[in-house]
Amino acid sequence: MVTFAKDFKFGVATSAYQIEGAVAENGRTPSIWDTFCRTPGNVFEGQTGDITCDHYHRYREDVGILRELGIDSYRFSISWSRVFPAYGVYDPKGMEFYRNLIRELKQNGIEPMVTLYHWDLPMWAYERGAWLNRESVTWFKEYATRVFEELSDSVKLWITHNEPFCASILGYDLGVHAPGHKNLGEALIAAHHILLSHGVAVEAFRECGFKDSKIGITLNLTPSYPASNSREDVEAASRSDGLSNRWFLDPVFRSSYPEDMKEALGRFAGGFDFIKDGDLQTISASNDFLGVNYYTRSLVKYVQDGVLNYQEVPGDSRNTTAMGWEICPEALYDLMLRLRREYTRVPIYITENGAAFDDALASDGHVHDTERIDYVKRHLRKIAEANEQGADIRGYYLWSLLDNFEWGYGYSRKFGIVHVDFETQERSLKDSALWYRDMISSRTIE
Ligand code: IFM
Repeated sequence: MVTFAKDFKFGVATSAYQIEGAVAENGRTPSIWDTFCRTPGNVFEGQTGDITCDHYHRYREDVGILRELGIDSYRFSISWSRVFPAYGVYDPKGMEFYRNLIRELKQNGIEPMVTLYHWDLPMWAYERGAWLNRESVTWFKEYATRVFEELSDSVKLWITHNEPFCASILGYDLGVHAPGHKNLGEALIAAHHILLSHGVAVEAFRECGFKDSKIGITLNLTPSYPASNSREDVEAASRSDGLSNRWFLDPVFRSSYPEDMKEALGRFAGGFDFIKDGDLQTISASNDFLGVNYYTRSLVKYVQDGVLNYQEVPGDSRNTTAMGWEICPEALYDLMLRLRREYTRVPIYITENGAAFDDALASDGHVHDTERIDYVKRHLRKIAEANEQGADIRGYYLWSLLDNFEWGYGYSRKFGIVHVDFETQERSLKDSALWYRDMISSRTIE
């Protein structure tokens, strides 16, 4: 049996564009995701986040669900273009929604954890060059500072960025996320400015002098394992680790980019002249905690072609989620111990972990998602084991509360512990939600 401490936070996570809808209400202007969705071929069946879970209008009902489940903390993100609908223009109407949501959470004893950037860059920022323009760092600072000032009385846990790897590599190199560019050089510039904006926002936060508030960044970390023991595969795994993990961890915790990767990526990065003196000191501004999103590991082999000469190979195909991601809780355990050994002693929150499965409503009207229960249980066990080894993991946020808009996959992938009927907007608790509720109440796993 595994037991979690009383103050371990059990949460659920969502993000603005994936659940809010109401994309044109109360002055919100489009983000890069509104635009990306409208280009045929970008998103499954041309779907969009225009309505999605309609959480903007149904947040009270959704907070009611959180209360019913006994959730300690709710992680959500703010839509930048709701609160800054135009360049340099703050709109209190946009902020009103977040004030109401937070009030509702607090009245129900649920602690908010706020993410400032979960990929929905305003179009006004895109039109000015987006993350490729170094000025984006200043725009982000202005946005972050305003949100801190407006909400700091009730929000004590802050995350600057969610998954800079996805915002840069998926959005600017692979082109599968907004803004859909395909240029590795651009991706490296975007990643740098995103990281720099994190550091600048942390500095701005410190200047505000909040007494009991904490700030950190959330990285999606995917441990890379070699497909064989051959030297080629081992080195290939190290390059995959270099791009997915070290390219983000090293600047944040070591004030440098990994040298081997700089050498491998140099020809795409024009001599890295976008890295200015002092940037790395700013990026490594001290964090109060690290947020880790963990879903799977990658298994990697050497290949002759490709930019970094590696390729992912399928892991155990009988053991995957509907995303095709291998289920590997052991890699989460290894990752936690590695972070402690190689990077940092700050507390860790698992800010996302969860799974998409092909859920269907059974004839009794319920979703019996035993695979999801098993997935969460196995990962929580590994978290408890890592904590026994001193990992100091303070909380776990299950992704996600609701079935929602899963980016390029539209509504075809379901991560929620609550089923949403997108025709009627009716919510129903899946078996995993009931299991999570009971586990939170006992704080034990058999
Ligand atoms: O839905 C996403 C989320 O927005 C960021 N992390 C991964 C989740 C599942 O793909």
